[in-house]
Amino acid sequence: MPSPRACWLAVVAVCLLLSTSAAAQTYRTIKVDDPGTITGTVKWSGVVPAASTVTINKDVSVCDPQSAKTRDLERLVIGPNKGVANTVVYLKNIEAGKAMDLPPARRTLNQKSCRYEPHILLVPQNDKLAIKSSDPILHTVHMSGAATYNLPFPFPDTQVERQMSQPGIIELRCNAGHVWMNGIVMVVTHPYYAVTDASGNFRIDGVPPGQYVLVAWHEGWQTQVQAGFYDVLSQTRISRPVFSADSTWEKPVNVTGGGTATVDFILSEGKAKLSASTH
Ligand SMILES: [Cu+2]
Repeated sequence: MPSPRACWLAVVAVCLLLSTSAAAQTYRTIKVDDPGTITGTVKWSGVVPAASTVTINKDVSVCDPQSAKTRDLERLVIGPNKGVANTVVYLKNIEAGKAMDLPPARRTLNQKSCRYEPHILLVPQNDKLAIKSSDPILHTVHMSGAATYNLPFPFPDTQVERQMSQPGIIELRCNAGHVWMNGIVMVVTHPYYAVTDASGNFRIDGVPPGQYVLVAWHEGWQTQVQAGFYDVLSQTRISRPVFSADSTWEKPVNVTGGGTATVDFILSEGKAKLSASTH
């Protein structure tokens, strides 16, 4: 039989353990003295794959105003200089730094001409994702992953907001027959995230000096199978593309006060994993 004192010490030990592990997961905002910057590029190596496209076969007058007939799925966007757009670059395991300053445009989703704008969204944990439609037809935003919602948008210009409470990746789909519509929301715990531009460039600033691991994350770009899904409007099963799993690349980076560290990532076809994502 343990003594009362031993029991009390055990309780204190458990409390200390719990508070320590909770602290390790919680990002703290601090005043960053003499911050540094990280810039770089994400570039493609090898033959540029043909873009994955899908025939626009529904609501053509709204979804295809340019009469393009097909829509690029935007899973791999490579610029003329082989810069890879839409790659999320972020610091791994940073526990303290600047206040959240992710751009509002990255947490506001629009559905326009049956396309998600932007394709990649970044929402701070416990902040709101805002969604609207500019199209005079029914869309639904089906989320799977770190948040699960299926939100109808029957009318244009009506904004809906949802709090994103769990960090992680959310896949976006439309369940109203526009099978090409897809996008990604990343719910993040700190502000040191950037999305590469059309030339594959990124910039992360306000970084406390120190040693970090920089991660480049890219959604799966291979179109694997055409899987059957239920369409809410036609009440039938339809086919839509399923993509390969996402990939990450990591590099160490040393940030000095007032300095700019440069990190370049190379992406290639070989890194794409062949396990199917079936959200
Ligand atoms: Cu839609």
